[in-house]
Parts: sequence; structure tokens; C-alpha cells
Amino acid sequence: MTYRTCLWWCAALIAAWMLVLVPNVRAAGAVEAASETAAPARPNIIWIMADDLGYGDVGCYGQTRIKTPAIDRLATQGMRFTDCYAGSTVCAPSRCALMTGLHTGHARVRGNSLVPLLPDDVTVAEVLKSAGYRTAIIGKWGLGEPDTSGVPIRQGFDKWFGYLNQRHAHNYYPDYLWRNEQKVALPNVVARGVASTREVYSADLFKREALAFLDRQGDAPFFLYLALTQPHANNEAGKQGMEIPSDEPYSDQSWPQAQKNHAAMITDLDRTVGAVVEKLDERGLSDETILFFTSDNGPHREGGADPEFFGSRGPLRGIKRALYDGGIRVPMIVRWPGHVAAGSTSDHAWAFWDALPTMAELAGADAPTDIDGISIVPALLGAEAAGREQPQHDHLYWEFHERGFGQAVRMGRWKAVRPSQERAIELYDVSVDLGEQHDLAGEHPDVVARAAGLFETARTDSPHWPVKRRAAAGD
Ligand SMILES: [Ca+2]
Repeated sequence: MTYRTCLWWCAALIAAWMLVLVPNVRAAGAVEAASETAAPARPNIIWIMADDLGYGDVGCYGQTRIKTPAIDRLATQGMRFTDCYAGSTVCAPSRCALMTGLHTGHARVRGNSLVPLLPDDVTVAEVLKSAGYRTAIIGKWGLGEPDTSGVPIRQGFDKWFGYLNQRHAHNYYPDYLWRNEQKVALPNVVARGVASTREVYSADLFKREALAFLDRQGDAPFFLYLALTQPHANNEAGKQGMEIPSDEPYSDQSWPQAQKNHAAMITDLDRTVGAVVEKLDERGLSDETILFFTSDNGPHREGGADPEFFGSRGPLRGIKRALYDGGIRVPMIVRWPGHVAAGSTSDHAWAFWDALPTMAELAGADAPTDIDGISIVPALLGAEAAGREQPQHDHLYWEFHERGFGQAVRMGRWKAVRPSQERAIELYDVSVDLGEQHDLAGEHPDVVARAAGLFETARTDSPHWPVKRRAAAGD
């Protein structure tokens, strides 16, 4: 070997050694940096969301007749939140708050309509994708029609399967669904939103798709948003809107058929949750996966369902479309074995707009700074693991543009509600009056004044949802 050849081989060996070593050094540095903030970083993230599932609809929140063993088991394995709030009292704005970290006083989408997310809107999927996560959504989207900037794969999701449009999502036996930007034809036959031939049930497809997605995951972290549609009604089917292939295990009950179906839909949803957890366990992913289970808003009185029959609102006041807690306070359970305390309960008051900064912190990614959310990582992992105490919100704010313009704010133990602009502000102490029955506005004018101030300052106007303001006296 000549001297020159020897030099070349030495240089090549050193280069190869550096190629192997340097990324490892950088990776170790990244782990070290992450451990100074929130340990341990970069779990897989699964967000399972039911649609119109009430605070009282599952066993671990007090339901006694509808069977939800898998969701109840999540609570024994993780943390159950008593004071978690959805983004809104209906679907689309709730999902917008979840995706963008903004409450309905700032969000792009503040009501069920066809306003899509715009290219400027930063979603949690975009944040996680930029941090190297594989991102997928299965189920119902509701934030963008075909060919708009709002479709999931233009908002940070690598994979998308399901219903884009919320009305389309009413029907559990659709004749098509979307896969990325392609329509997938299904063998169901549909007229005016109701199937006459029922071959495939969409919830079965979503379960299968979710399990297949989990089967494909390897080393890269992933974010799976599983936006299930049970137990929403098919509003186009009148009193037969609680669509489910079988009313098992409630067939022998003496309940009205719609209530049997309602219960069966929730139990079927529970089976999907159970199947996801079983898949995580089977693939050895549970310890590196944080799983959130929740609902997008309160229970409904649609499709023949009766929210009183099973006590779907639990001890709360109101249902879907109310700004009382029954419309917005939701079940929320978080499971991450070894990191989130098993069998624990938290009364930390938080809302869907906290999801984006929470997931960003878990992923070691930067969240946008101009959002309303605050990371709840300290509440989840404990102050010691997170390196800081859980910050509290000064207030949580909602507005709703149907039936006039309603507003609500939670400030510590206080909850103020103005159901419409024509009504006075009501004030409840939800620490002792969970059902919002005793209006204390007359006794605490200072708190009412603070709420009135927030009703002006906690929001900005949206061109898509102009506020119909009350005419001033003398106008
Ligand atoms: Ca909903």
C-alpha cells in the first residue's frame, strides 16, 4: 500500500466513524436538553374523541346502565379529569379549538358551517409533523370541504380517512368516504342522507383503519387523531337516527329502541377504545404512547335519543348547544403507563385549546406563541417530572353564535353565563353548585363585572361570525 493510499483509507475510516458517531452525539444532546424541560420526551400521541358523548355517559363518570369497560379501565390505568372542557358546545368549533389552540373568541371556526381552516392557521398536526411525527386522522374532520385549504392533508396530516363534511358524517352507512384527496366508494346505497342498503358501518371501518395504522408504526413517533362519530345521531333519519348494526348487548332490555341503540353505540365505541389499547399492549407500544380519550361536546337530543334516559349529562346542567357545563364539560382520561399516575383524578380546569401546547411540549416542538392554550404537562406528569408547577388559566372563554350570541367564562370556582345578548349574566359557584342551579349574580356584582369585561376583551370579531349586538337603550 502506498503512503497516499494509506492516507486515503485513514481519512475514509475517520469519515465513516464520524458519520456513525456524530448523529448519536447529537441525539444524546437532544435527549439531555429535553430532560431539562419535560421528561421523557417524544411519546406517540393518540387522541380518541367521541362525538356528543355526555359527561355522564361512561361508567367512570357515574353511568350505571351503559357498559363502558374499556374506557373505565383507562381511568384505572391513567388520570381522570373532572374539569376538562371541550372547545365548544357543537362539533366544528370544538375541533377547531383542538386543532389550533385558540378558543372560540379567537378561532377561525366558531360555529358549524363551511368555513375552512386557512393556510395561515397552524394546526397541532403541523406542529407535530415539523417535529418528525407521522400524523394521521381517521374519522370526522369538519374543518374544510374538498379542494379547500382546510382538508386534513393540507393542514399537517400525512394520512386521512373519513368524513370531511359534518352533515355527511351524520350517516353511519355512507356511500363514500375520503382517503387523502380521493373519494372511496362504499357499497351502501344512500338517498337524502339515509341508507336503504346497509353493507358497511363507518365505525367498523374507522376501527379497522386505526388498528392497521398502529400495526404499521415502527421507530418514528406518531400522532393519531381518531375522531369517532359515535354516539352522534343521523339527523336525516328522524327518530331512527341512532344507527348501529346491532343493539347488543341491550336487545333484551325493555327500553325504547332508540335508547337501546344509543347505549349500543356507546358500548361499540368502548370496544374500539379497548381494541386500540389492546393493540398498543400487543405491539409493546403502551409505555411510549400517551393516549387521550374525550368527547367533542355534551350529549344530544337527536335521532330519537333522550339525554335524560341514561342521565347523559351527569350532574351538569344543559346538553349540546348550551354553554352551561352540560354542553361543554366532557369526560377526559389520559393514559401513559409509568408517566401519568394510574388511577388518579385531577380537578385541573383546562380546555381543548390546551391540547396543542401540551402535545408540542411532549414532542419537544415549539408551539405558536399567539394561542390561548397552556401546556398541561405538569398536571399530567407531576411538577417534579415537568420541572415546574402547573400554571392555571386566569379564565376559560366560550362564545356560541346559534340562538343569538351566547358567552360563558370559567374563572376559578366561578362560572358566568350569558345565554344570549338579551339575557342578564348569570353567575354560579361550580365548586359547590355543579348543576349551575343557584344564580349568585345579585350577591357578587364584582365577579359579574369581571365576567362582563371578559365578554368584551377575551375575544376579537370574526368576519364569518358577526355579533348581533343588543341595541343600546334609546337606539
Ligand atoms: Ca359533536
